[in-house]
Amino acid sequence: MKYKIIFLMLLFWGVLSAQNKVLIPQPTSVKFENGSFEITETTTFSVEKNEAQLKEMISVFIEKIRKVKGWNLKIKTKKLSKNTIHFQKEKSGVNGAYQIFSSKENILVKAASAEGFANAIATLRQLLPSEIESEKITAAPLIIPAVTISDTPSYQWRGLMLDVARHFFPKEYILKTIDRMALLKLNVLHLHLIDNEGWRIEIKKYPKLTQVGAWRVNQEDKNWNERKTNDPLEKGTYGGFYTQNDIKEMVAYALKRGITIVPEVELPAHTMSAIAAYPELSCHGNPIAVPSGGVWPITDIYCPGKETTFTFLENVIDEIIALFPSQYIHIGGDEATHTEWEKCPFCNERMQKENLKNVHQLQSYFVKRIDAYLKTKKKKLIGWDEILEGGLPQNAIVMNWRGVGIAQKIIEQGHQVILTSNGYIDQYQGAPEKEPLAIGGHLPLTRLYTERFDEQKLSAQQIKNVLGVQANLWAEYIGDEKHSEYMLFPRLLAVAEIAWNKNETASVKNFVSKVQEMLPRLEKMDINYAKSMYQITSKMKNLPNGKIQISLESEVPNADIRFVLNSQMLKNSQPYKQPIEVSETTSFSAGIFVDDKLYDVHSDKVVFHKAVGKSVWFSPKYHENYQGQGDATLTNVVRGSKNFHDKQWLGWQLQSPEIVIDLQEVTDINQIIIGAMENQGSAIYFPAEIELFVSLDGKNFIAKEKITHSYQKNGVARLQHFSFENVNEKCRFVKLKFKNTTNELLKTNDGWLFLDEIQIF
Ligand code: TNX
Repeated sequence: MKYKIIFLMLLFWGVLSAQNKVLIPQPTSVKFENGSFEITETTTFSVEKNEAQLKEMISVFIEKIRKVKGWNLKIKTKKLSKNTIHFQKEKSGVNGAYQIFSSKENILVKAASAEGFANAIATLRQLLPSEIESEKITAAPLIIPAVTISDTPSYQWRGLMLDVARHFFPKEYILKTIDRMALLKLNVLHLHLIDNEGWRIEIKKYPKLTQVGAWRVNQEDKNWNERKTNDPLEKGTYGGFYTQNDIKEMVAYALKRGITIVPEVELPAHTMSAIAAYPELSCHGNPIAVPSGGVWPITDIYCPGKETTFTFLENVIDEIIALFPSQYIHIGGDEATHTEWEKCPFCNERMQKENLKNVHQLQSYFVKRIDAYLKTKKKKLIGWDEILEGGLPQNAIVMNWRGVGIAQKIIEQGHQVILTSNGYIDQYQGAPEKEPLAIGGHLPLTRLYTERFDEQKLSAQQIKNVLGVQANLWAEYIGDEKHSEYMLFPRLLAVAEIAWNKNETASVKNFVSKVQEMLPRLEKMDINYAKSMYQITSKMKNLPNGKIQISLESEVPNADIRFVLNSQMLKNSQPYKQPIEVSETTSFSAGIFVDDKLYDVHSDKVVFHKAVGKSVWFSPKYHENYQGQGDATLTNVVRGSKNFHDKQWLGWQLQSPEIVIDLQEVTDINQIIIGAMENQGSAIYFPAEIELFVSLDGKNFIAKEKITHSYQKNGVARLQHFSFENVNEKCRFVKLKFKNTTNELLKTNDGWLFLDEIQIF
């Protein structure tokens, strides 16, 4: 009897454990059955015919098994039989599609394409225990549940771009990343090999591209946008590049995993590294250094007036084409400022000769010439969405990075598009104060997942011209592998879901739960993934009764959040069940617990003051794009975050507002605190000056003190309080007169002033 129970329990456990394996991306159709197949030392792999590429792909899988079990499993050419994993080539099918039939007896894999087999192997990896991903021998049995899967990708381009130019990442890291992409069925690795700050690929005909262009003066201790211009004679020590052999190895490694590497040959801008090596490539021809950090605007660009520029590029492209079998070549095309072209006699001659009206048409001429060259090599051109300006070459494919609107334009012109905007995983995935310094923006896991690269903003007709989606990991702020992994994971799991399942409407909660289940696997892969989804954020809301409602959230569904008011002592905390309402200044602390382990603590303070809920006048009114909560924004208690889109900020562009607060009765005031933001990368500056006036009647204002702030270059977003202390006034009206830094000092044409609250005590 006892044994019977144990037997039944085991059976039950076996059934349970074999079911509901989490798969990312979700297969089109999956049906788990009872029972399972176990890979043992005697299992064989088999193929119908002796196909070299398929066998190489299977070998990659066999190698994983060898690493965790020490077995050398064989591939035989024979029919499906017992204890085998059999790979059967189909005559036709969608590229990348596959089927798996696994039972107690054997496993049958069917696909019509190499990518299909690679995808099937990715699924087999995920069906196996996470130990399969480790590099260590394991005792865990290699059990694959009995299952029938039929799976077809929605998009043919499921991409990731790695920027290896801003920071260099060694070959080994690229190989690792390829293997990780394969697990998620991502099939395109776009390598951004060239940028101002580094040329990363050996070109035999132009050795200086890597001797000079791959190295820059090491200013890694400074913020990217605060690095000074280098002397062209100073030797660079930070950098690196891939030899042509490295590239061959990467391409072959990727191919065995169903992944195509697409090289980007940036032009005409983002190429100061090449110009540093060969100054004649620019219009002026003067020596320049490889910059160590941000350059803006980018004016040192290739000269399309000189024929030699095209000879150079064609030679470079020849060598690149010989290395990358990809049918696509990316030519960049972004962010060129054409001031040098306007001055350049060669460019002017070219414009005249080719009947080009302006430099935009000259840029288009440049791209079209490169396209014509690529066509002679049977390659298809891809570019960033700027290549739209001045006219696109025929059949060019465009990556939109400046919003969905431009994607629609591209499609209207009959071109295919790869959606990349809203896939900028160089942005923050959690609260900036808890994250490593990033370029800015905010793209947490769940937002990436729900925004779906904006595909849902396209019509059914438009979406037919979407070749796929791609996440871009720009690396200005990412100096090493661990940091790169942190930015990639777990967000790449969302990218994989979107890329595989077009227009899927599965719940984000369900997705996050799947991600949680996948984390042990990422750990086995030694990936330094971000735990940002466990961060607590608090949202504050004004209630009609004047109270503030605090709600606590995390991206993880049903999280165990506990909180405490006016104390830091989390151990005295109570479970958070519903939003908390407060009517006076209150500090709070909240913790998120997973399996009773504290993951994150979030503390903040709600500050009530004398101006809360009072009327405010603005002259001029704030900008329509940044109107926060309207007129009440600056007196609503609720503070803004470093995310300037969080609807708690009022913004003025190139204007110096006057703001008057009516306290409704004569009031004693002592202190005024003004909350402002600076994010120079987004042209937001602290005010240059704030002048305080007070009045009893709202007509006659008396000037009081003035605060001044002098502009300093700064690459990091900051929040700061500007305060008037010991004011000691009795008044009803408070007026603050601001001076916008841009107007007064910088004379740029896009500067912003951002305010979130004016506290009066
Ligand atoms: C814009 S996206 C760029 C890159 C930067 C990136 C930072 C694109 C085509 N150009 O050069 O690295 O923003 O997010």
